[in-house]
Amino acid sequence: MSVTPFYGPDFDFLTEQDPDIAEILLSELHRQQSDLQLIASENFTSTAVLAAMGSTLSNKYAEGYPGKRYYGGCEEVDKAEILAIERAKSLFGAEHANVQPHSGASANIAVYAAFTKPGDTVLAMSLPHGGHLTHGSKVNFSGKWFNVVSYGVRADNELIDYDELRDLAIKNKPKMICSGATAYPSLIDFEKVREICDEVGAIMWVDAAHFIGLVAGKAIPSPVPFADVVSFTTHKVLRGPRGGMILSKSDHAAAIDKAVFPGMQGGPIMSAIAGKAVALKECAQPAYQRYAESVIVNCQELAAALEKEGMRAVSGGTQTHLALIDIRSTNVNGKVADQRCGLAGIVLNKNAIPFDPESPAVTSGIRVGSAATTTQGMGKAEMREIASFIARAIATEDEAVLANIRQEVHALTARFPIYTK
Ligand code: DSN
Repeated sequence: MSVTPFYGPDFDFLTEQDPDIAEILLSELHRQQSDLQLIASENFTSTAVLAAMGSTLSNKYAEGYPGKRYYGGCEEVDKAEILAIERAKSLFGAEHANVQPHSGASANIAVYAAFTKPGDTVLAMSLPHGGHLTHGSKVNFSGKWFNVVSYGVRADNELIDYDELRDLAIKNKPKMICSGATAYPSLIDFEKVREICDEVGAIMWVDAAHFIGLVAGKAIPSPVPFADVVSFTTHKVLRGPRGGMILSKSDHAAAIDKAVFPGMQGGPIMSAIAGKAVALKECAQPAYQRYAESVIVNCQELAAALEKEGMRAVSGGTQTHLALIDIRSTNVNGKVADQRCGLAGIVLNKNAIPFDPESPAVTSGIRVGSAATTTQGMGKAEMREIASFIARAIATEDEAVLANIRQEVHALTARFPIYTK
């Protein structure tokens, strides 16, 4: 069996032209294949998506939108962008789609630009409780340019405190309310958020980056019928190319499009847009729906198995692709756990838990996700095995023991090859 980082013969050509970069690509493929990839925001995209991304569409400048470009020669890329837009609208039942954002942060900048002015008040989930940098962090444009008021989770159940959210909305009268997070394992009550937005006259923005793939696979409820605007990345559970996207009601289409281009970006990355179109077609297949369901089942199994190992799943478990694990019972902090797991070939990230007594650089938790391992074909039995690897890795500082665990990890991952041909 031969494997390449992408699309067949092109790799041999790269090896001849630039052996240094070719070697890095091969080593990275080896790393992705042999270690366990549990970062909740990562996945293995299909070879078809990789082929679209590594294509001649990368050469084309196409500022503007299909039929309204500032450059000639856009006939073919127009077709790709129209397909991506139509597939996004159809998959999500959305009135409007903008497929040009280069990333999730770019998409979010465009959302702010479409609906707010610097200095306006926005309500968003607090970073230490699972929010994102672009939801008002003081080191990010959002926190520097906007008055972002944060809501969080309740101390008793670690679920979003909708009473606090409503009280803060009434008190601060935000222009926009953002729901969505990077480390929240539960579902969000979009109907309730819509009610609060209506009560205070705020735009309802959902940053669905983490869970949009589960929505695409019809495994969890969609925010699209409720929200004015939904932004997301395309490379997490959705399994597409690295990039962003925005869905909205048609009333907001012109404002969104203007905010993305010319507001925030110049030429779109047409190869990525072609990759988004490919991924959206894949997401519409029954096999993807089965995948999305399995992602959740696997994550629930992983969280339950970690609990059996004595660690605590924040909010009592997970309803999504990620689990946040409070590891204080191990007497090891998140930073050290992350390092030990890394030496054992288990790639995950340290993560603050709600009301974390440790600093963000240390943390009391780890975040694990099941998107990539489920793409590999792993199931519940493997999740239990992974939980045992994690527990054993966190429990030891002995590098020889960690190296032995790594061998066991590699024996497991060897049974689930990626990018075969
Ligand atoms: N940094 C991403 C994550 O890992 O959740 C979100 O953008």
